[in-house]
Amino acid sequence: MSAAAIDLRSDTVTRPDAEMRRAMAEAEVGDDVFGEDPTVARLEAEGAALVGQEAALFTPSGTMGNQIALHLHGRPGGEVICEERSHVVLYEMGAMAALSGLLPRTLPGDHGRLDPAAVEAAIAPEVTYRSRTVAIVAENTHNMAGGTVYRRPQLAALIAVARRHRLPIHLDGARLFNAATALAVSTASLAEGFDSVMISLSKGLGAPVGSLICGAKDFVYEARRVRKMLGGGMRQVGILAAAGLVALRKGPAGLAEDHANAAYLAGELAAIEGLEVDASAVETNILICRVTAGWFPGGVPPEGPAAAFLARAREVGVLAVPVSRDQVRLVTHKDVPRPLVEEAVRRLRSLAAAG
Ligand code: TLP
Repeated sequence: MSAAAIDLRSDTVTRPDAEMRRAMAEAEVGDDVFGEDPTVARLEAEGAALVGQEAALFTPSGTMGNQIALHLHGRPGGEVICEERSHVVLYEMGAMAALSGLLPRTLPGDHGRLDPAAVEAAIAPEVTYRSRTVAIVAENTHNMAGGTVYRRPQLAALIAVARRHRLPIHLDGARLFNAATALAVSTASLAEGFDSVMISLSKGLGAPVGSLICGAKDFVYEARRVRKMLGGGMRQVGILAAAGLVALRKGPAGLAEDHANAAYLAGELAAIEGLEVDASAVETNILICRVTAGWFPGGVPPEGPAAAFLARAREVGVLAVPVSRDQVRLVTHKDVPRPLVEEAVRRLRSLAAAG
């Protein structure tokens, strides 16, 4: 790699800033398995309030938060209705099946958004010879659809379906603050009516580690037991919760800039020969870009368009990730300010020009 790398692989690469590190160094701590860490308690209370739920539990990862919720909502052999490219389906290592005996029942979404009527149609009829539907999952923003956002009416319709069929509905809100920022509404308004809500502190908000699984008091009590079962009981973890508190309080303010940077990047990439981006679908900080044969005047290399593009981008110091054979994902975040986004565009343009 020649130049200093501009890392657009994910907003998970964000590093804790000086204020966070100071807060971590000074954190008041206790043994959280005994429920005695005051900083964790503060983080959980503030997180729960932000999503309008009674309580929250600090988890080491968003994956663990999602899986604790599914474990509690489901029963082995049950089906979980989820969008086909959702994180719980593609990127959680089959955990709902491996850990909880659950079967994902996937539906295609419109830019990742589940159609409430299609969800209702997919709910299993109550007969003695078919697996039961046990839960519904919505992801907001939707990662693999390119950071797309659900509007409140569609969420309300999904929740109404869940209620009608007495099914728990879980929100994977790893990037719920991005959704709220894009719509200029509160996170609580987007979480309203969900039985459980996972929010991540370690993505665009900038904390080094951690997520919160939020819900009613009884649900969170049980969630604490499942977290322990999964090996996620942590001791003087106020050190991390302190960073999480700074992320919750300060992080959301920076997201609008990340979104503006993604929109800018989408427009610039769309203008490069051989790259296709649906700039109008870029609502937050994620963009999915298709690499076409046009980008390879000498022919598409055998490793495929995405892998070949990424290898060449890495050589000029631009990092992104593959999401399919011909698609790559770029994510903007606080550690790549606008001048660096512009530099990334210059580097990619120079590659395209070199052919
Ligand atoms: N997403 C990561 C990767 O796992 C793909 C990323 O780089 O975007 N829900 C959603 C919607 C997510 O995007 C992620 C992380 C998670 C859950 C899981 O969070 P962690 O990584 O904390 O387990």
